[in-house]
Amino acid sequence: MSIQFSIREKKYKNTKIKWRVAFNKSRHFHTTNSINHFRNIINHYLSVQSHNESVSLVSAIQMDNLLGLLRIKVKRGINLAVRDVSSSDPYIIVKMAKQKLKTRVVKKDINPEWNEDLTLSISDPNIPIHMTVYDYDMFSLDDKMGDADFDIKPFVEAVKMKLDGLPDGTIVTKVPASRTNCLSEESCVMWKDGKVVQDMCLRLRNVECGEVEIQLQWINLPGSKGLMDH
Ligand SMILES: [Ca+2]
Repeated sequence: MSIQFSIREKKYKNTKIKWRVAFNKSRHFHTTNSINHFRNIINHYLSVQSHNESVSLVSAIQMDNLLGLLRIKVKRGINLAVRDVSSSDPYIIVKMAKQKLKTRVVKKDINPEWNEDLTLSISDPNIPIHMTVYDYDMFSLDDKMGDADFDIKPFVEAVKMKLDGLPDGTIVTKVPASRTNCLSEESCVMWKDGKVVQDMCLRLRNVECGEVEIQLQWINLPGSKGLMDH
């Protein structure tokens, strides 16, 4: 209970962050150490969070295997499908295993600029991330505007490398667009501004048109397992 309370407190102190915390009423929460550990992670995260960010943190049990956080910068949609009379009110839901995050709705725009960060807790980089675009409707069920999967393994492999000292803009890995992925063009994992980033342009499936541009970033957390030991 004390953990829930402390997170709500944070939420109201900084209203730009929406904490979506999956609680697991496990024995782990009954020890002072795990409560303090969880608080440290949240405090650290608050110090590195960006504006306009939704975060999904896993439970204490999963945290034992937590490698770090994946920040998905959802930049924009391009030529998305029309689901109202002449436009759509798009938003995106990102899912990975039991975690689920959502962008805001951009009204009447099939080329929306979200520039919003959705941050997932990663314990297994082999699990693909699924994204679905919806048209918000006030009086009926929201319509689908396509979906896409993406794989974070090449990105996570690059984060594991020691890249400090490389010139800014160095390309670490190139992931080609193929029939088995949703990339609409080659995607580059790059060393940029002292960190690893991957820009992706995803072609939406199960829809007549539309692409979504995202960028991946990695956030290490103190006390988490991290990536370096693997
Ligand atoms: Ca609508």
